[in-house]
Amino acid sequence: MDLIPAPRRSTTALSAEDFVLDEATVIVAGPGTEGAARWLRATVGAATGLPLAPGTGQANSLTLTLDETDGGTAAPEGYLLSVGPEGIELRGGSAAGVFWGCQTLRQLLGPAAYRRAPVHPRAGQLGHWRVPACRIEDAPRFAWRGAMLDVARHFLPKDVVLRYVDLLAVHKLNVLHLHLTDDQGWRIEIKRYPRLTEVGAWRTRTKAGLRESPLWDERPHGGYYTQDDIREIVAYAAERHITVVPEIDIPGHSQAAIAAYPELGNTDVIDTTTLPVLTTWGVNPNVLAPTDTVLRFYENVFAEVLELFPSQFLHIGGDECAKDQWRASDTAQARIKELGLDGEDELQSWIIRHFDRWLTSQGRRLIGWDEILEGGIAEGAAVSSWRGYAGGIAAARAGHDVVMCPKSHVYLDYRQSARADEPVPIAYVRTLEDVYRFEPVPEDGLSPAEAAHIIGAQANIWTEAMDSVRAVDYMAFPRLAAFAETVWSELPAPGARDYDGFTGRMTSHYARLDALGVEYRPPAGPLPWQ
Ligand code: TNX
Repeated sequence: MDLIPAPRRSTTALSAEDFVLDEATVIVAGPGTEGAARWLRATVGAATGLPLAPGTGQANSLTLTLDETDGGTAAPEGYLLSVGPEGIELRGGSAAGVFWGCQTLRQLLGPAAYRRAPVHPRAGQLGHWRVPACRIEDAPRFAWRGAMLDVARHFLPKDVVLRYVDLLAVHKLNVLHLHLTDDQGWRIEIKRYPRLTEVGAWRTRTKAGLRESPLWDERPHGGYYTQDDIREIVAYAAERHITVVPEIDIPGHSQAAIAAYPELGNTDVIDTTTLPVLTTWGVNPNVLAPTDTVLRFYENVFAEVLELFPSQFLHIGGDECAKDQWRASDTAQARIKELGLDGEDELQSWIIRHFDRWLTSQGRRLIGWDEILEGGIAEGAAVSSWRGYAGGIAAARAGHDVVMCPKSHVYLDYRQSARADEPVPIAYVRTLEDVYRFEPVPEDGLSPAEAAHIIGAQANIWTEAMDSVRAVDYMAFPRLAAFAETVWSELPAPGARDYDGFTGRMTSHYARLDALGVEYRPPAGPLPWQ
């Protein structure tokens, strides 16, 4: 059956006959499964040319049932799929469970089920759309199965994001972390502060620093999402049981905001009125000032962001905040003294704590990169552990929720082989096998209660060197398929990942990605244009 990610248990019934989808097949959608039925009609219906009309009958039907007591599986996102000659039964422990079951069903139908119109000459005819007789019992290992997309370094148009949401759904991933702001761009409309996008969303060609980075591409660049674009992305993702977690990065990685509103920077250290939206990459000295003006400004920004994103979590960044300007700033030093803090790390911590309290007062939760541990972590905060496992382990021990995303394994902006013709000649090598061998819960020394704080993991795509859907496809796939299995599929035993088994199943999965039009990295290596 070659399912990706691998299900918990599956049996193929050799004695039973397969089910064949035809013109008369109906979908019997029980209460709470209407969304999944709609999705099936829109995707499988389009690919097969079959009506898949709503129905009530027993024979020749696809029956969707929501069974919240126990969908035949213990877990809320689990499902049970039985296929026999009379029909298909899909029971989910939640609407999400039913939806993930639909993803499995589409995989069982074969690669042509991923096209947007029928292409086979016999499409729609009896026998063509065959689903093998089987019984699959499945549920995810982790609740947070994420992928981060950096739309700040290079803006990716709304359509690319919506397509990416569909690709996450194919892989049963359920969190899209959107990195919306950085030194090089502000990508979300904020009504109260229009200059954030009027100024902050655009990089113009500058001579400054032109040669500083090998990745600087010299081109003007920009773009942003309107609030309606964001509402559309969030709703589209929600229909696919994917939560969009927005990231507004503070107090570092904020030069685009300072370029738009110079009063946000350390005005007693540098002339912030001349700062452009940054055109080079890396850690940048121009950070937010620890002032009340900045706190109020970002409360107002976050208030609009919370209106748009129902996500429980808001990501406030917190990574790579250079502290030199705070060291040189009388205002920052006075603040440190006034608050009785022990240096600049505690000052950063004070800012993060402020927003942790503020978000909690709004009924939400804060998540930040693992630097938020330095100088003391805010009470209810969760941590994205990116520099390695250590931050995540320390946070889990201290009772904080953790999303593991160590750059050692799941940074998909790192190149995929050591070959000289890899299209992104930067950084370290993270092969498909490296990603597949990623283990979200480190083996050393977490008690079961501590390990339970690791709520999941995330693969991160930073786009300094990617400015198109083709580039993102190449870097994300097939590695995101390997990642999906590390967060969805339980290990048969600790450390027991069967890489050969995975690559064997990938043969079928490449055919699905081909039908979807995903330009993944071919197993044999990059194509000449890549
Ligand atoms: C570090 S990961 C960063 C990003 C870069 C990335 C490049 C993190 C929280 N910060 O700003 O884009 O490395 O791999």
